[in-house]
Amino acid sequence: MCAAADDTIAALASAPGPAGVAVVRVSGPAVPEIAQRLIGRLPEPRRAVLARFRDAGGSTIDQGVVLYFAAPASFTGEHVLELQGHGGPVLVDELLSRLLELGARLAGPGEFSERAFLNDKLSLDQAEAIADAIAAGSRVSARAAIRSLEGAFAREVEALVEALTRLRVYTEAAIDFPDEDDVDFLGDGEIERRLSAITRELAALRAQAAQGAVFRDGLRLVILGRPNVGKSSLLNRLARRETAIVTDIAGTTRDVLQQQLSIDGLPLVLVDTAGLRETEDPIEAEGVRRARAEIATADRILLVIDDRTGLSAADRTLLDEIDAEIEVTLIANKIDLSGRDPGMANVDGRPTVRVAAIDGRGFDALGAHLKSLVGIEDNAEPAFVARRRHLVALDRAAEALADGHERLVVDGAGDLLAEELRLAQNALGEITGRVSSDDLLGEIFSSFCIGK
Ligand SMILES: Nc1nc2c(ncn2[C@@H]2O[C@H](COP(=O)(O)OP(=O)(O)OP(=O)(O)O)[C@@H](O)[C@H]2O)c(=O)[nH]1
Ligand SMILES: [Mg+2]
Repeated sequence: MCAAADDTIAALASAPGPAGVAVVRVSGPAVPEIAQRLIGRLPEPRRAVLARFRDAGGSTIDQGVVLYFAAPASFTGEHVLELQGHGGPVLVDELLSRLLELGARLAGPGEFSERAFLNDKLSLDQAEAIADAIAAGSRVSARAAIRSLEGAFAREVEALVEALTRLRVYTEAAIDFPDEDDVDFLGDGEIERRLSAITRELAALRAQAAQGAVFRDGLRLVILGRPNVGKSSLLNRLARRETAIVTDIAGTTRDVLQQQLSIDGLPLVLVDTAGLRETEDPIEAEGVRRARAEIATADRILLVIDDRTGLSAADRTLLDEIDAEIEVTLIANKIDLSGRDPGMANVDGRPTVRVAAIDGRGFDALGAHLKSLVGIEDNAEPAFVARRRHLVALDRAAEALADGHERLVVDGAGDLLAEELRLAQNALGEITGRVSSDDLLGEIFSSFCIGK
């Protein structure tokens, strides 16, 4: 991570490779001087001007549009120069070399966004939303990322932090003046009421953030089941293409196969696996081992069964193993052969979808079921994107509130409650970056692309 910067960075902000236009971005205190020497003047801020980019000898490297943003009214909060030249890789290289000669250095990944964060232009979750918007794989995910960038998530977090601050102040006052006017501030229920309200709001935000995380990373569904029940057929039908090999030979799939797709904008990662059974074949046995190893990576298991036979003894043993770890949906396949109706059912007390992978019957119900798992009905969209680190922070805040509640009602200890409120505040502060460590910042920004 860089300290609040006294150096000037430069990078290609548009995609590398031949293109109509290439945008090179420069940010830092040396920008006015660099502009003087590169194009002979410092343009008026926020005015597009056409200029020649000149090398040390005064000959033209390229010509293009130049935009100057004066600090602090820029993306990074520093002086920024945007040079829009022709998108030839050789021209871009020459221009960047010239900028280095003039005192800039090449930016590292995410360094522009990091400076924007350090200069209070963006909260940490907003900076992350930029990277998420760029990397988004579906329209719904991209729009959720843009809502985060506009501050939808940060505002909710800030509102909770403010409520916590007010409650802390109130609690501290109750400790300092325990029996003012014969009122028992700690015991009169007001603190507990406000604490409960904040806890409920936090839980609601956690649910929204969990949705946001699914839309960022995709819901990972691992398909398990006995050989030949139609696991690969299920994958192919959902993906609408022949990704996996399907045959009537039990033990066709040996490797773990992964496919990304989306249902009405809900991104999914589907994982097809080898049919689970005891086998002497060393290759198949390795496949079975790998299939089992996927269980731990799943957000949910789709356990495929043949609807004619229902749950086998082996399926039940497997379910017993999985149960503690992860939720399961049963997919009762081959209803064309069993003669049952497609759609949602209940087998052994578990959510079950009856389908025929061979002709697609029941797949509407399966799609609706998957959307309902993340709390998305019809075409609703998540309010913002979130990352796993945000969920962890929200969980830590919830834990602190629960501990604080216990300190209050069990021990009547206002000072211990105040301390837990502080911990909850800190956990929330990590989301927006109000509370952050250099390690955390380094980790976040190094995953960005260069020029962002
Ligand atoms: N009639 C009928 N046959 C199906 C259906 N789904 C799959 N099959 C057939 O069942 C056989 C096995 O299908 P796969 O998709 O390869 O099954 P799998 O579970 O991936 O099998 P392994 O990879 O060997 O574990 C193939 O002949 C499919 O055509 C279905 O809904 N109805
Ligand atoms: Mg298969």
